[in-house]
Amino acid sequence: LYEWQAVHNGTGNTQYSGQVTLGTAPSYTLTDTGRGNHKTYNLNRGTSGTGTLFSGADDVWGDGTPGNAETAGADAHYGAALTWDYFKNVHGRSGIRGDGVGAYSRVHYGNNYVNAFWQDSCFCMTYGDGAGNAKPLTSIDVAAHEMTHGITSNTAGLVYSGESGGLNEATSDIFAAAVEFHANNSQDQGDYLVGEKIDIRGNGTPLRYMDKPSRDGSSKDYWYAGIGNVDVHYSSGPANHWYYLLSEGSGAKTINGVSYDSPTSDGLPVTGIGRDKASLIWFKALTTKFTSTTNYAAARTGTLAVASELYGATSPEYAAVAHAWAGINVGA
Ligand code: ASN
Ligand code: ZN
Repeated sequence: LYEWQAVHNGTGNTQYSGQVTLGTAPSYTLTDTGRGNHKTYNLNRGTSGTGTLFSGADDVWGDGTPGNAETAGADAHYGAALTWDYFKNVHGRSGIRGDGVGAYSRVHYGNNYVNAFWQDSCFCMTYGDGAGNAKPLTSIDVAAHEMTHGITSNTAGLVYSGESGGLNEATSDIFAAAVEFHANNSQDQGDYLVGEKIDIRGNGTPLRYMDKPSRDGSSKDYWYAGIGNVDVHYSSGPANHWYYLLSEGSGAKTINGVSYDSPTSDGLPVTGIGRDKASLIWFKALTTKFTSTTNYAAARTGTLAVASELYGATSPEYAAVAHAWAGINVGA
């Protein structure tokens, strides 16, 4: 009639998050029975198929170093679990499609591959091992970024080009930050940086910054006509900036030891409403207002509608949403 599997826990010795509990199945595989049977596979430098499901005689995974093939598996499996838990516990969404069914992760993709990606075609995410200074792409925020692409694809379906593409990318960065803060892991504390653990540039700086996106040298801080013509990882900047402004407000601030400074396009101050409310507004807009062609102007309209529904049109939250959009040069 049905198959029942007990929730089972193993131990992961991750590279980025210390020693963690992993959902596993006896005896033993990286199969998270409590999270839709999300599985993690070892591609062992291959670039197609699933490779092999991580399995072992004991229920301890990795040793915290990239030299142990299981370590990347432990990090990826943990990141997927944290992302699953965030969307389930905070937003009531069970899995990427909301149907309780897990996806899967593949690690050790190719040789010297310095990226990670989500694919709708396999309902799976894939991680490279990095190269040179760039470490394996299996940190919490990168995992959450990729898994969020699956959620975006199965909700608003924001087309991955033009302004909607920038909003698609921003959605992944926004929930990457939200998941990282929510996880509250002592080895990888929450921040408004993307990919800070990877050292992808080889000089110790993160891949992206949400307080002032232009700190990366390429991303845009503010919306302008024609922003739809730049790479989606740069046109995401204003929406990432909006989320930061709405959460934390404008001006200088230090959180978990990281210093931020978030200027506005109009020079007017924004008072933050906190990350939890900002995340809730974006999630509800993504899932109930945005469509495949939503652009910046429509994202403003959608989030204002959500703020009105949640808090009322005369609320401080509604005003903050409007001020944050004005701070990135969108709307009145
Ligand atoms: N890591 C990249 C991303 O998720 C891969 C891509 O360009 N789609 O945005
Ligand atoms: Zn992305």
